[in-house]
Amino acid sequence: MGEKCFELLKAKCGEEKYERLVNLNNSKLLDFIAKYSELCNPDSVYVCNDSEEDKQYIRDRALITGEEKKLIMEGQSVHFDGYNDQARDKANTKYLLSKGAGLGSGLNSVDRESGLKEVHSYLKDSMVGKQMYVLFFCLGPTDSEFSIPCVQITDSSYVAHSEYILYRRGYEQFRKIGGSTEFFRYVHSAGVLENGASKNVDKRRIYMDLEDNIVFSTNTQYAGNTVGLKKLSLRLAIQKASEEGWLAEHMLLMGVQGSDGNKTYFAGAFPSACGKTSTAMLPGETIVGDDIAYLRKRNGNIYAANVECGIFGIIRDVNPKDDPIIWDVLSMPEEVIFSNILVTDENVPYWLGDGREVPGKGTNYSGEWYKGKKDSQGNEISYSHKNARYTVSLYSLKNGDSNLDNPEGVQVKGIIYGGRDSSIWPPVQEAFDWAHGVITIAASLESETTAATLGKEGVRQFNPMSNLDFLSITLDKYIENYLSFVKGVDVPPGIFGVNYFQKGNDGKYLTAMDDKRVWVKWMALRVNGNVGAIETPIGYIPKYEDLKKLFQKVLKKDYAEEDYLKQFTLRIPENIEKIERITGIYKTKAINVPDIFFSSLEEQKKRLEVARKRDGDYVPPAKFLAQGA
Ligand code: SPV
Ligand code: MN
Repeated sequence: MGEKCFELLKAKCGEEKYERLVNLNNSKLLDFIAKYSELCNPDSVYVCNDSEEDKQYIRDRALITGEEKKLIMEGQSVHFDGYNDQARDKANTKYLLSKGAGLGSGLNSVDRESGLKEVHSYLKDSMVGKQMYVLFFCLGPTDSEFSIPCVQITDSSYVAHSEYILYRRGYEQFRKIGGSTEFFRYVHSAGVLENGASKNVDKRRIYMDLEDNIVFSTNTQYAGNTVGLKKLSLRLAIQKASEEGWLAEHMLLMGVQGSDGNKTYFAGAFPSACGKTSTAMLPGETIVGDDIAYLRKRNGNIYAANVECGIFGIIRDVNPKDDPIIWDVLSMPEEVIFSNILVTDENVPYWLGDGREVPGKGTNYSGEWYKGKKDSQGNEISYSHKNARYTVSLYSLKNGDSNLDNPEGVQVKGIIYGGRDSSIWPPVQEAFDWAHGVITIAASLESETTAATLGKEGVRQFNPMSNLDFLSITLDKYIENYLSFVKGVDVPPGIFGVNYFQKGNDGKYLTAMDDKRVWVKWMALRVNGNVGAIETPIGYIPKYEDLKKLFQKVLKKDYAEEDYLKQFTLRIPENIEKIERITGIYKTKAINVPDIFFSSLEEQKKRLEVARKRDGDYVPPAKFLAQGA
């Protein structure tokens, strides 16, 4: 890179901020910033370090540029993404792959050279008239084996502000790694703004360069497409984890409190908008994280850490009854960025399912809003978007777990997988062992689509480990990594399937929102060997009398046997169809999975067929063998 390029960067940074870069003694880093500063051509460059002053600077900038507006409550602001920029754009999220990269046809990809050319053309001069921010953060706790230092370039103060809330600061971490080349890089430009939102969404691109650990994101603001350390880095981390023998997962982390004062940590994978955040935040339990976790093996145990230290959560249905913990945070003068909700003329935020009367007018992601407003297609515009969100720090929550920043992570004893499944799984089930769980629960996960991604809702889709959208390695390799992950682990974590969306014949949900408080307690009792279970062809399920006790203890509810029967009757035809569907998918997409994969599914199908012959299509738990105390 020519001297001129550095001179230019120095001029745009000013002496002091340029020094901040030079002081990191990292030529790969400096080259990267100089290169994209020259290409994007901002008026000036602001290099942040870990200081509070810089965080305040970014907050202020978000208000000055109009990307955020202050709300009535101190510390709160609102940001609107463009009308057609309200969710992750899967179609335009692609891997840049060189010819012969060998990642199979499963990944959405574009030829590296032409993809780079395209995205560079959108970045060229994209920051003229704007300031470029250079930000340093760390994925995972700092000074830990989980830590991955990251540098973000963006012209969006909203993106920068979100990252300050969601991640641990990493300037000092970069100082510690010296000249190391092991870090992730992100280049984002919101492009031309109209009313504070990206205008040219037809040129929205999210391109991941796996060879160089860089992600490019253009002409979008929605955080799932832009915040480098969130889903963009999960994709890079999956590849890195695969090379290094750990797992990067779309998972919550939580501590389940036992009556003996002990705490049992669980990880949990759910597709977007399927109850992951509300599980992580259950009253009475403690939250470590709600979205992304790294899992590592150490001394015969599995440890996990939250990659983040904040929440970018779905706000729909957050109300004092169903989500009291987050409701409290949103009702206090805490730092919160609301996105895509409705704001009244008095600067009060409203959203779907908040339990309050809907105002007749206000401002939302469509601009000025009034009841009955229609978009250009003639569709009525909802006052708040279904995928509207809040961004808050985990330190604001009163049930934050004490180990959130523990560099060792937390020891995981169980992993929960759950999808939006109206017809197949019971509310909770436990696998016989690790391999059985990985294959028949985790890798077989299906879920009906939601508003968290663009496209039609309610379509059942295969989503192994809830991580399909983020896989940057082949599915076979991913499954193989999972199966071998517990080699050398003394007691592998228990694997559980949960289903919060099970429906009865009348189409009504069979479980209530807060029943999940009982399921987590049962799972904790199971992994600690403190409760028995019933062995069925799909795994273990709870006994009625154990759940009855737990419902009483946790929810002060009388749990009717009739409800238990509806919820836990084994639905054999649906389970068999699912196995056939999943087998079909893997036979076309991931034929090279280890042998045990297909045999395990086949054995489960046989067990189901034997039960069907004996007891019919729908078999109540009493027909199976109970075991344990
Ligand atoms: C998800 O959609 O899974 C989220 C929000 O957690 S996003 O940042 O869009 O990924
Ligand atoms: Mn997520």
